[in-house]
Amino acid sequence: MRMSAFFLPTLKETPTEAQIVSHRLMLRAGMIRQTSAGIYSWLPLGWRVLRRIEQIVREEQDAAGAQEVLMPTIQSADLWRESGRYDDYGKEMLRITDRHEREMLYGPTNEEMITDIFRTFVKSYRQLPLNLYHIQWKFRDEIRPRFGVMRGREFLMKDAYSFDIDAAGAKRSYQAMFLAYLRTFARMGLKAIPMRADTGPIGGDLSHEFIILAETGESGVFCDKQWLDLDVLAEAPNHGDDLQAFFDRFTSIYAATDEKHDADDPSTPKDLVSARGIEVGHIFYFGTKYSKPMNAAVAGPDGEPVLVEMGSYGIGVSRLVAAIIEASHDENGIIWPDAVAPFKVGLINLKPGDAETDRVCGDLYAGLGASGVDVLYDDRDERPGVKFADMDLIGLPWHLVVGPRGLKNGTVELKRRATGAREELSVEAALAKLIA
Ligand code: P5A
Repeated sequence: MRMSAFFLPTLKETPTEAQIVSHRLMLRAGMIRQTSAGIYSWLPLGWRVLRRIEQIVREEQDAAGAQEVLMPTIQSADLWRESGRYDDYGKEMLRITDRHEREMLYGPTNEEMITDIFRTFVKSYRQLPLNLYHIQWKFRDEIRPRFGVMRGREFLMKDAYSFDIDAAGAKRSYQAMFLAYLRTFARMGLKAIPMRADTGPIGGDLSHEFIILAETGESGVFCDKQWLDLDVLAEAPNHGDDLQAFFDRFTSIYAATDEKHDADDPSTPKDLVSARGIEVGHIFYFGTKYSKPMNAAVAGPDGEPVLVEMGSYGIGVSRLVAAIIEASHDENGIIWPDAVAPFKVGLINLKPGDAETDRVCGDLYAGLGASGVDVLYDDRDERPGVKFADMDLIGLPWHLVVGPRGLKNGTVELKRRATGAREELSVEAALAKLIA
């Protein structure tokens, strides 16, 4: 993409309404635009990141055996009356009346709808286990939407729902999602800490939140240093391997940390590190809380009907965009982890109009593009200082800087955004390094 044609409405001034750094940077980098309180449009740069995150979530859900569906955003109030949650949900639910005076709502979550789909089509225990998920916009009329997309009213969530014939099966489904979550966040360059949590309006008696560390996080956590040092992608088994063995090892590390501890309580283990974090995922096991009132039963091995055991598993996909920025930025702007970066390379032409610089930039842009590397090419007629500042602000992992002075010696400069490390390379070496 050529920056001269890219719709990237960056801001020079720091927006005063934004209280946390991720919100400020998302506005300054032209990623989002608020349209009403807690409701945002996603502009091209933001949309690219959102889709990258969504894709990692999708790949890990698929690998864990969940199947993607797409349910609507608008739901019928009747379904929620069946579960008993229509009245319980209160003012957080956006209630809508259609032209026939039918009561509808903008879904805050989908336990009821998926249970209805399940009971319509699944009749035998032989069709279990089953895990269905979708990635869809949700609406919660939060009293205080704030911090940009971190706590929005409309937000993108991945929600999965598991169905099993018994509690033992449901526990395996829970563990499989638990592991998929650790892998998902690790792939995004995040260290997620699982913590035992309250179940709130979703219900049930087993639940974990996944918290990523960031100084500005809303949740206070204590975590074991061993867990912080663990390389999840290296240690967690691949999907389908022995989950229980990993869980036994994992539990031995995090047993002390999976409860919220009070820093002033003398019984708080001392080997714990106190930190702040952001909840990016939340999983629940709630047994028959929905299957019972909605009568979602299958024929068991003896032909008798059995209520299915369920769990639900959420990831805040749009919140993750902000959470990653909170965890990864410096005073100059965002530092995207490679896996979620909107472009891998920012190619900076220091002197548009200089024939040789234009030619080399054109070759690099075409060569990288032909190899499938996403490049944002700053071909604008701007001062170098402006280009460097914009590139740092939008945080692409690699900056490739091309100007007449370097080209005289046959070199270009490659900068790693995360470390600031720079090296002078030949054009060919730079290409080879970025394509690898
Ligand atoms: C689990 C999936 C549920 O809704 N039902 C289906 C369960 N869980 S949850 O904890 O309430 O939400 C799941 C994740 O969604 C994100 N989230 C939000 N993101 C942005 N703005 C909000 N207002 C918001 N509310 C929830 C969180 O990441 C949460 O973990």
